[in-house]
Amino acid sequence: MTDTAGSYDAGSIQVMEGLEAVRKRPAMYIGDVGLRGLHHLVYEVVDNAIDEALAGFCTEIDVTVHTDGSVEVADNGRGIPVGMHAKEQRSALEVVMTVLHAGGKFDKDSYKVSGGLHGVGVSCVNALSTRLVAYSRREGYVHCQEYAEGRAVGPVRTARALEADEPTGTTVRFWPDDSIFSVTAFRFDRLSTRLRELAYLNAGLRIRLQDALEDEQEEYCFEGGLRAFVNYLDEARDPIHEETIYIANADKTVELAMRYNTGYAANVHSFVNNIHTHEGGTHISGFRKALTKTLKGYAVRNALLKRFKGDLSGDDFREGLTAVLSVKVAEPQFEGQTKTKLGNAEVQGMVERAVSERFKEWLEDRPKEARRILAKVILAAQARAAARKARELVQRKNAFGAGGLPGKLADCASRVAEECELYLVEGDSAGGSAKQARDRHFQAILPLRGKILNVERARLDRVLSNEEIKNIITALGTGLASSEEDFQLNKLRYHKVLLMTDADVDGAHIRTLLLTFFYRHLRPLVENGNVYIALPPLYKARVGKEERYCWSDAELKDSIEALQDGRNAKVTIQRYKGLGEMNPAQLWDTTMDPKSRQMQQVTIDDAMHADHVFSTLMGDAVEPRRKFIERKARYATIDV
Ligand code: 0RA
Repeated sequence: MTDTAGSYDAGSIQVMEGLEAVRKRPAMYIGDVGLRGLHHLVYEVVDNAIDEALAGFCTEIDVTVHTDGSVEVADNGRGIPVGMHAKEQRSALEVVMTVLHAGGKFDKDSYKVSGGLHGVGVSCVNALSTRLVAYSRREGYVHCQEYAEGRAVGPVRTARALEADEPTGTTVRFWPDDSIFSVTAFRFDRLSTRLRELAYLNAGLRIRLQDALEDEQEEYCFEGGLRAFVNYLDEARDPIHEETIYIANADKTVELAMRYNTGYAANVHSFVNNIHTHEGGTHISGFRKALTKTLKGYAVRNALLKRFKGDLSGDDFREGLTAVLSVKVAEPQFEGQTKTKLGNAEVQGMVERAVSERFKEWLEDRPKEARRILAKVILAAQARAAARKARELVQRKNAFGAGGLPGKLADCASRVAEECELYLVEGDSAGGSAKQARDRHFQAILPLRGKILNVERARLDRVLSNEEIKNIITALGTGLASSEEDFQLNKLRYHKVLLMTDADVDGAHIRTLLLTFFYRHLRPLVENGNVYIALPPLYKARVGKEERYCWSDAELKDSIEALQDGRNAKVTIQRYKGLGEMNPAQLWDTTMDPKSRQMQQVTIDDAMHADHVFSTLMGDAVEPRRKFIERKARYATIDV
């Protein structure tokens, strides 16, 4: 960087301080340096392009994962300005790319509301990349500049003139720094989930994803926007009214799509500036108020509650409701444990007004649909009364303390919840091995027999009368989060809950069932990071007495090479399909010993994804299931 020091002195000292800080404490800026943080880099760059789209200048975004591990994001917006930045005395392009938080600062007229979860700007991506190249196509030329670890390695150059019909835009290609990230391989599934979501949230925007490494490509563009999003989420559920409701205020800063289905779960998702607000917040409060108030008002005006005795709670209005609420807020305040809860007080009223007014009209115009929705709400209220009775039974059991714990639970000795772990194990036989293998001081085992209840199709009262589920809840000690008043996180008896299932199709199914159950009924545990997936190895490779466990095909390949070590020794490979194929000592070494085991912390996105997979696989509708299996068939590895 010394060769450019002359022309980059004054500003670059400041810049270096900012970028050095990012490299020193990357987690502070992008959350973490694992898989999540790595993918965050892509979203940060894409967010800038989305801002261009929101400002009305960009219609297409192309994301490419190259074979060399770099990622390229190209848009057809206006291109980043390249003229001299008066204050910084450098090209605007360089300022955007190298100054922390410089993003769209000198573009005050634009309607900038987007920004990554941490709103850090593309300069952070730059700082965390060994190399980055930015191209700006505007004013008749392709301008470009290269950077290393966030610092310009040369001036902005003019690469060539634009072709006659070549569109303007920006392309950013970056190479994530493997000395900072613990993993640098992007996952197609992760990228596609988020990019598809962004395409739903921004109606009409075309987003393409190409992965040269995994040889995959997809394209998303939804003219129907949020409405299409709700229909996608509910593709395997049966609606109780034909039309998905769509509501927006005049400037589209509040948008809502929703539909009731015959199921029992509430699937309400909310976004602020395209960021998924898992913990809800003021916008969700406004929506709930509007929903309850408007439906109650309609029921009273039309005398629909005359024969109903009990009382209606907020939950009753959301049973079987799938909704996506998307708001744009100029200066969002994010709160909560995962900073995904909107705090801005003014947003509640804004959403409440927008939704109440238009939902009221929708109901008045459609008496048939309105009556169907209210009949469902009343049914939900009646079922809730039955659920309370079932719940009280479970609670009473809890009150007996250790005496009330399930018979099948092999509890641990420690009562210090922070160090305690609960393994939920598929099948009695694997449960038996796990009981022998465990460190009984801090590890408890609860074997689960067969498939747990399909919570998609069951109301809370039935969920609570299921034996396996009762055992899980009783062992955990917290109560259910999905019922109104009795969940207590501080009663959690084990701070790690590990789902341990076979590495086969049935195991994946049971894991999906369990994840869905946690997502629906014990979500705070997922949000709090208490839930993990235990990862048993897929293979054991052995030469003579030397053996290695492998968790992927790539690892197996490496192990075979290492074991052979140039010799032509015969390698025996064992493919593990079930936990039962391991003896207790092996199970301990590979899957339960904190020093050597592998496990994956479940994120709320994983759980949400499982929930969609689950409803698609388990719902009544055949067609979405067929489509889903077709879509996913190419990901399935051959089971040898
Ligand atoms: C600053 C000002 C303008 C556009 C942009 C930045 C911009 C940034 C990115 C990042 C990725 N794609 C982007 N596209 C645009 C306004 C330009 C003008 O006024 O012409």
